[in-house]
Amino acid sequence: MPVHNADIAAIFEEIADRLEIEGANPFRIRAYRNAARTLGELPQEARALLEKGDDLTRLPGIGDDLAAKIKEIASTGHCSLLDRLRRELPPAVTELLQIPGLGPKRVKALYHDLDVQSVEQLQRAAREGRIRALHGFGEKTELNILQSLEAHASQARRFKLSMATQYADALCAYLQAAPGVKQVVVAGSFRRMRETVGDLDILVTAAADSPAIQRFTSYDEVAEVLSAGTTRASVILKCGMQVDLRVVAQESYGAALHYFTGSKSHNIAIRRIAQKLGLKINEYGVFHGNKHIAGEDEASVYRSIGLPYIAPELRENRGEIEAARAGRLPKLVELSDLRGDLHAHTKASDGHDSLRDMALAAQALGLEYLAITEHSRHLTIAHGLNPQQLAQQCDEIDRLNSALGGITLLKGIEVDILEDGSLDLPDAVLARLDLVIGAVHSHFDLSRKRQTERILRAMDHPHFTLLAHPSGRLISQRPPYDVDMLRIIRHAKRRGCFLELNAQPERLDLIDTHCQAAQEEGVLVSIDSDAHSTFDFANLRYGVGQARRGWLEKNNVLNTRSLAALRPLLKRTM
Ligand code: DGT
Ligand code: CA
Ligand code: CA
Repeated sequence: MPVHNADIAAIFEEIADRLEIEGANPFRIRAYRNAARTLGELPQEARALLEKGDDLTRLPGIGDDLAAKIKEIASTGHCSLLDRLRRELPPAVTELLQIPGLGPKRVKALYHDLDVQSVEQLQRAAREGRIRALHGFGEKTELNILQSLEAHASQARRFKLSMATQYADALCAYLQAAPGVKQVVVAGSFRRMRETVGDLDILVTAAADSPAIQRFTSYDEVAEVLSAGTTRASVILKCGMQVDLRVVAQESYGAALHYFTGSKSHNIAIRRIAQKLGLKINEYGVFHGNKHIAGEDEASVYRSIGLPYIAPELRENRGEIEAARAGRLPKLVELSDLRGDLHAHTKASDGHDSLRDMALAAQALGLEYLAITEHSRHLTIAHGLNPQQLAQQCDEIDRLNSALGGITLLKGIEVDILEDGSLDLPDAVLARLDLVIGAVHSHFDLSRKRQTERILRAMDHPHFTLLAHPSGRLISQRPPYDVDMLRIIRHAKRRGCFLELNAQPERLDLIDTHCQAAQEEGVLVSIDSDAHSTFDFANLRYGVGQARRGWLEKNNVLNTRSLAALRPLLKRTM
């Protein structure tokens, strides 16, 4: 059975959870969490790298021990350490960690003192009032746990787009190889580039006698077949993700693709327009009476109701149909429009690769410039730079720039915005840089007013250029901090600075609606990889996907500018 990065990452996360419940050394726990994150973001399969004979210790946060574990998991599907840890604690105990408010310490107490081993037992203990008596819990905590349990039950699991991509790519390649199969395409929220997907919707065109469905249900990652007919099937993969498959005839391809791409709300609006024109649209085609008049491709579906083609990322019924009708659809930014990347780390702070390797990797992607923006000293866990170290790096960048051809490194910093809105490095140090990215990495829980004003104040700084990951959220892990984003956007406009759309798959921050707000206010957005290794540049595609969902055009994106056009924009005038 092929082991995916996401599977290995899940094993490392579980190891970290279990070590934490056992009260292991925090550094050891962090090593597993970092490794899980590295794997989760790695665009290539670790298995494939191993087959090529690549050295996995080249990856960020992977030392000899973790590399050996990855090898073990990739070849056996198991990790002996996890097997051992599972014997020590019942498997359901780690599920308790998913309940908001329950960290490993509390889970440990619940398990050891009350013998709570599952979500059900937790609920019973809370209802019976047994939790409040535990040391460090109390009545309020017990009530919070009950509320969290309710919220937890109503929340279906969603998968980050980058993770879903790993499963989708493997499954599509497998289906594509089935006899008689022509096209294989993933529709649904995946195609609309939503940041998370609930399930995968795969569409296949195939000859009538193709064994596509049997091939699908016998895929060796299938854990359970929910249904299987002649034209459709649904399965649950071992990772827990549901996949719906539809097999359609070639003449219905466009109509089916349109139908299963959604969103549901977009589809309903489109069908309503068709009805008014006396047409009927369903997954088989566009019909006038019984006559099939369109549906072989998606453009024909839109054309049949007098509309131009609407890109999947726009199909949320948020004004795209009106814009299409008025001929005002945006010409969305594309990955190939990016000329540079304004946020990247090297091993000088918490990145993994050298300046030179980062530069060469960016150049290989066709980028014209790359800004090196290490953390500043305040962020000690990320080995932030002090002024002296930064000056050294600037000298090194000067040397490299005269040695390299075809790519220019820009000097930058990802400087911490301190609690009072001041920046973590002196003006004289910042003045030498081409750009200054300001980032909030602490005090996430300030009031809305204080958090917003902290950021506005940072933007007032004469050297501030770009606000990193503006909301601070981590998808399904950490909510955004409470800020007035519109005020921040308007202040950026006044101050001549910019907002980042951080392309890391667990950030994708700015979110789509805030991209739209930035566009409306005339503030440029920079789509940045925040690369911590040469592999991470591949994440730019997710950033572009989010930007497209936010209606951004090439012109709205700062790093679509040539270096010559960019330089004056980075100089603050206000
Ligand atoms: P997800 O899976 O929660 O991330 O979101 P989607 O958009 O992929 O939703 P899903 O998987 O339930 O359905 C896939 C597409 O199929 C959806 O985007 C539109 C279409 N669809 C599903 N149910 C309906 C429906 O009741 N009416 C219409 N018009 N379309 C539907
Ligand atoms: Ca779906
Ligand atoms: Ca579905």
